[in-house]
Order: sequence, then structure tokens, then C-alpha cells
Amino acid sequence: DISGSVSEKPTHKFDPDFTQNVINAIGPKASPRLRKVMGSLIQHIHDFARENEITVDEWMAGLELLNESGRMSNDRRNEGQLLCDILGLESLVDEITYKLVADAKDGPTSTAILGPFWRKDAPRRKMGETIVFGIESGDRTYMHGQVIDYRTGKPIEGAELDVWHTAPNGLYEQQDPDQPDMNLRGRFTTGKDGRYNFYCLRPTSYPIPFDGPAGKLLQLLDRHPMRPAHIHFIITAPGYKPIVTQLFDRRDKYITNDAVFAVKSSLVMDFLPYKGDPKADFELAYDFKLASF
Ligand code: MBD
Ligand code: FE
Repeated sequence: DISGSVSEKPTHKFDPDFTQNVINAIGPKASPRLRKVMGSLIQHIHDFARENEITVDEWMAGLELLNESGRMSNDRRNEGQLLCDILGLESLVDEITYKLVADAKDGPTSTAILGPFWRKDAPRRKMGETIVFGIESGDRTYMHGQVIDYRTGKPIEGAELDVWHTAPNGLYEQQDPDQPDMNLRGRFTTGKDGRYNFYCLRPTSYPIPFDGPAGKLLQLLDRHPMRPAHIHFIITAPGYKPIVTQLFDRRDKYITNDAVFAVKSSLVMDFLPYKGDPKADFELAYDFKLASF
């Protein structure tokens, strides 16, 4: 419970040397980067506690939230990441990382956060195959395009596209015992023409898992847990900087109101009606642009 009233004016004088003493305790063998990052963290976290007059009870309530998120986490659930996501921290570090990677404004495809549901070793599939198994509902979508070098526009051979998205019930395969293992996931490798194509679903908006500390915090903050419909990608290619990203559906109700603040305008897409293919009702065309090292 952190609903107590705020006192009017802090009258207490803190020891002015206290925080610096704690920072100075870092020993000579700590790496320079760790010294800098932890020194800064200690400074900010002390300032935060002083500014907000954090009490022992409030600090304990925060710790309990973190401990509970640790207890809930396993290789199918990353509650700490979810907590960071709803506070915008994963999107912020993604932006910071991307700033260091991207070297032009109209350059490579923008990044978006990885999120907690990527799995390594998704099945390798052949071009033109589907990633949808054992699901009757949902709008079938034909997704296709090219992986190209953003500077030259040339197709990239041997690029790997790793894709994953939720089922119409709003669950990723590892959250849902009714879906086959690795459903709605796949890895595709481009040939000489850099082209890719596969069948997936037009995704739906869905709530991030809210049965744990992240959900509790959302509730306390009077916020919703919804993410706009999205498809995740990791694009890698020899000689190129990897891109972790998501594509979003422009018509989604939550497109301007993502619970984890990941939407970028260049990643908002139009799913178009697709005629003449019995396997799909919608089409999504997108070219991924990579930057060479
Ligand atoms: C998701 O599906 C997701 O993509 C992110 C970033 C966070 C929580 C759930
Ligand atoms: Fe997701």
C-alpha cells in the first residue's frame, strides 16, 4: 500500500557525504563501465529515495513486487522484463541501442523491442509455407517482400527472417497448452533475390500477461494491459547489423495506446485485401532494409 499522504516540506537534513561514500566503496578492480553505471545508479536511486521520502514500508512493498516477479519467472515467463516494458524501459534501451546502430535517418528498418516471447530455434521453413497450425479462426495473411541493403537497394542473399506472433486467443504458443509446440513461429532464409514469403494470421490486439506483478502495477496505475496487434521479427544476414522489430496493424484500436510503448510510425502497416488465393484473405507487403557493418 503506497497510498499514504505526502508531507509538505522535508525538514530533515541528510548527510551530504553519504551517497558519495557509498559510490567510493567501489574497489579498484571494478571495470570502468561497471564503476560508471553502478555509481550513476547509486546516485539516482539515492536521489529518488530522498526526493520521494521513500519509507521502509514502501521500499519493502517495492521489493516484494520484484521478489514476486522473480518467483513467477521461468523460461516461459519473464516478469521482470514485463515490468520494465510497462515502464517504457525496454523501448528506451531499444532506442538507445538503435541510435548507436542506425547511421542514417532514412536508413534501415526501425527497431522495436524484442519482448518476452521470442524463442530460439524456431523451426526452419521453406519459402511459401505457413506458420499457422491447428487454428481455424483468424484472418489468413500472405506476407511477402524483400530483404535489401538500405544503401544500395540490392537484395540480400542468405538473410534469415525469424517471425512470431500470437494466436487469435491472444496467446503465444508457449503460453497455450492447446497450441502445437512452435506454432506461429518460423525461420525463413532468402535466396539470391532476397525475397521472402509465407502465410501467417492477421494478428489481433491482446493483453500482456496481467496475472502477476506487472498486471498488479498496471491496475494500481489505472492503466490497461493491451498491446496493438503486432508481428515480431528478427532479421539477420551475414555482414549486416541484425534488426529486431515488430510490424503493427494500422486499424488496431490500441495503435496509439500500446501498454509497452513500442509503436513507431514507420512500423505501422496496412493489411490489404488479397484476392485470388484460397489460402489468404489479406496481404502484408514489407521490405526489410538492413545496414551493413
Ligand atoms: C508482448 O507480446 C510483447 O511483444 C512485448 C514487447 C511485451 C509484452 C508482450
Ligand atoms: Fe508480442
